[in-house]
Amino acid sequence: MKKKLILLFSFLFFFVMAGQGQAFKTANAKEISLFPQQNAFRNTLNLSGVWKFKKDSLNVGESEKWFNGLRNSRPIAVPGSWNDQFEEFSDYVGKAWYETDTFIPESWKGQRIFIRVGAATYAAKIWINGKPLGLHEGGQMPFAFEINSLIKWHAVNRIAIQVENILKPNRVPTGGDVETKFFHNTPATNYDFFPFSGLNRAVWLYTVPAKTAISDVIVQTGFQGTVGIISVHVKTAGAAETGIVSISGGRDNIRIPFHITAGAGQAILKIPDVRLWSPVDPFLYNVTVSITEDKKIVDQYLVQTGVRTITATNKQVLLNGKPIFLKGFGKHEDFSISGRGTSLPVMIKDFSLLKWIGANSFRTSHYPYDEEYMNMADREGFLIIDEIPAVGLYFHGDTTALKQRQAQCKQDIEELINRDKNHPSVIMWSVANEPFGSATFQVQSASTPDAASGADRGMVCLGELMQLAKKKDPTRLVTFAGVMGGPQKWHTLGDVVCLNRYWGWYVGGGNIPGASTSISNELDAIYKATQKPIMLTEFGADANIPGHTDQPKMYTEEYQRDLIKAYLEVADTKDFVFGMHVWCFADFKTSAASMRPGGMNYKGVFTRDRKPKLSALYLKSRWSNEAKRDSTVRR
Ligand code: GCB
Repeated sequence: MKKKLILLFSFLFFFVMAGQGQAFKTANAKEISLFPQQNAFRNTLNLSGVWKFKKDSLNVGESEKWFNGLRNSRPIAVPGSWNDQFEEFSDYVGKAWYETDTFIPESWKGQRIFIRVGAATYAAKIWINGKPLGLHEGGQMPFAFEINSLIKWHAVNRIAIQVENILKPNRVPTGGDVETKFFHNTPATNYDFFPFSGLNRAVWLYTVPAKTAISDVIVQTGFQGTVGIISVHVKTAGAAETGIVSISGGRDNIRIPFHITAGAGQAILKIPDVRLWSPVDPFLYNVTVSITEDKKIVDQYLVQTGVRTITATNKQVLLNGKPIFLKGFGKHEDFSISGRGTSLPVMIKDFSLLKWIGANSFRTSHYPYDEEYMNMADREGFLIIDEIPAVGLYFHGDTTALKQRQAQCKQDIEELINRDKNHPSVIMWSVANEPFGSATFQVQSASTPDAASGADRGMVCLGELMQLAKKKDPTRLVTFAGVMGGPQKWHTLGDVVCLNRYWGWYVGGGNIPGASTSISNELDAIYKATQKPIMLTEFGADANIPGHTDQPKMYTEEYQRDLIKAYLEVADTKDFVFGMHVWCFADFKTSAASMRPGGMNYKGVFTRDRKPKLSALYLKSRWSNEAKRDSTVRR
């Protein structure tokens, strides 16, 4: 009898546990294809504000059912990283809970209602009214779930989100107990920026029509002579058989009907005397897709986009068929107190400084940025290298962790291209920053395979990621940013070569003429081997010694300026160099480490509070003088 009872309880326990596991849906990358939009057919509600918050360092929140209401919580701002909002949270690694509540407007009845979280670093689980909804892994990408079956009408709805930020080798970006570690820091990241955590971006509720709706719009552009060509692929759910694409904003309004078969349709529109999108004239057309049932419009979605092409020859990158030189920076989403949380004033200030200094581009190092950045770049005319959070990749050691990480990188690519595919500003997908073969930092040990196998495995992994990006989006270039000393053969995989180089800083520190010679020789050698256009996606020096000096030694503003100048002068002599991005735009917070005084990286040409250093003044004068001579760059 006793035995039977034990068996029965074990079964029950198993089913309850299995039931709990199954009750959470895994996020579907397709659900983030269209940003929430308010129009006559769709609704939005931004839940940004002050939420309830509680640390779960003992990991008891789920068993104690915190999803039914947080007791003894404290207020927290959403969006915003948790780290700098409270004194004792700076380095917290573990779980924490967020809660808010909301009514659902009566007028939303009869529509499909979704929740969309802009970013939860690294992973999240959502409960609505105490019931499990869904989970997502990947700290810099949005995710969305339908919530109709869990909501209450005429009552308050409780939304609980558990966020977990544990640093692990199988995660993207990598951290924690990484075998043969390169970084020795706290918190233990395997990358050089602070692991700001929490709900870093806005949370939205939104609706789409229930019966028949647009589920995706993919806009691809080109031109022949003076005629612009916009191809619009539409995906639908439900019974719509026809639709209309209209284009406005330019000289003429153009409307083209299209048919929908098996949930898909396509319209190709021609725009006479097209106004091409570029940094000099970031002109956006309004592309409105409407779908109809019984001759009535039942759903609509607006995409604002520019008409432009981006291609590469064996020496140059061409925007609209003309060579373009990328001037700008690697950046971070980083500011004091808000951390990596979206701060619109900081974003506006950054774009204003990018214009002030004469830049025309930036890389979203080392993770995708808030979607408002992409909208701003479209409007303001900046070219973006859009990067997934694959920083700190290595290819030696535990193959299970490597496989899990590779799957996460693929998910990140799927999600990123779904999210950002319609932005004219995005010209290139970067599938990794500074992956390293085991030889790179002499990190071989008895438990790790030899250098060659690290480089070979990397070739396969990076190759898969680039192929996936190319297959999903053949209209843009693909690349990755390569580390000093990294395997050269990896650079044969992309459309262009991107290099991060620190001659004169980490190697040959203090010796600027030596740095010039080294970078010049290396560029020639890599071009000879790859026959692809090359850009430097990072070069620079820390500058944090107050005051000025007639002795441009390392860490002074003078040294930073002179090193940047030396690199730019070398690039001037190479016709296969298509861009120079200084590392970094502004000083930013890192984990605590011996080379990071006060947990800061000081390679910004602006301070963390956006004051220009000498190098910013130098770049401004150089880039504005160039703009006077070259009509393809921003004036
Ligand atoms: C790099 C990394 C970047 C670091 C930078 C540095 O190569 O890509 O994340 O912050 O070097 O300053 O060391």
